[in-house]
Amino acid sequence: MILEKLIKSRQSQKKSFAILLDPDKLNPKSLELLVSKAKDYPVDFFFLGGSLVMKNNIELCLKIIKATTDIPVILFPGDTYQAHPDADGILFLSLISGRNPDLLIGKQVIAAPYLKKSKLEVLPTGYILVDGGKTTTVHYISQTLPIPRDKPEIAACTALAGTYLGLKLIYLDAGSGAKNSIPPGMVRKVREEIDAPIIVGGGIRSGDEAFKLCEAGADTIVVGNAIEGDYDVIEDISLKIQSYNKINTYL
Ligand code: 1GP
Repeated sequence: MILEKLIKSRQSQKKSFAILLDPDKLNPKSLELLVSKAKDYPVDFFFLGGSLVMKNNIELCLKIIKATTDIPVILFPGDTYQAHPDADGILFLSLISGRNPDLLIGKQVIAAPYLKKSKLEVLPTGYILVDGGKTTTVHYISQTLPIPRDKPEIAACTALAGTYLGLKLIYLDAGSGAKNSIPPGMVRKVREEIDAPIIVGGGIRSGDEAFKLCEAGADTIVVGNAIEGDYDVIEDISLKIQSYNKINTYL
């Protein structure tokens, strides 16, 4: 069970690494290459999805990933059409930093009966969008205002409210391709307020950045864009997270 694993890892301070795969940006060859690179390093999850997906190839991506590795695939859907039963789990996202009712509960109502029939593990996730220094696709598509990056207390109160509502994971996202990743100070503030595992992504480009976010309290580091441009980033980030775990994890 993915949620159980994330909660146990949180308790033992073991950080995990997720690679975000954007179905639009990958062709079968590049996906195979990326996935086989990921097998050489400690990569805990693949996240698959995007705020706007133009090519209908989630199924093909899943087929290629599943044929190459048993790293669990978690759907990170921008919309209900991205749900697919061949994945291992799905982030059941509620955009709690926004005030768009469709993304707080509307899409979820439509997806719920489909998810019940599938064997997907449903991961209730409070999704918090933070200003990453530029307008990203998710900002535009969601038509919501990101939390200003110098307002960690807003992020902390939003995360706390999310967990009071019963959400099990909190995802702090600066948006794919963000200029600036989430400030460690904001992660720290959220960490002080909640016990739930914290996923952090958007604009992370190096192992050092990932390490600082882990120190601040992030539990899962998500990287997409930086890896698409340079597969060596997988090694840099996974080894840094591993080095954090070697020093800090209670086993
Ligand atoms: C975006 O958190 C993810 O939702 C990853 O962002 O592509 O910028 O790494 P990047």
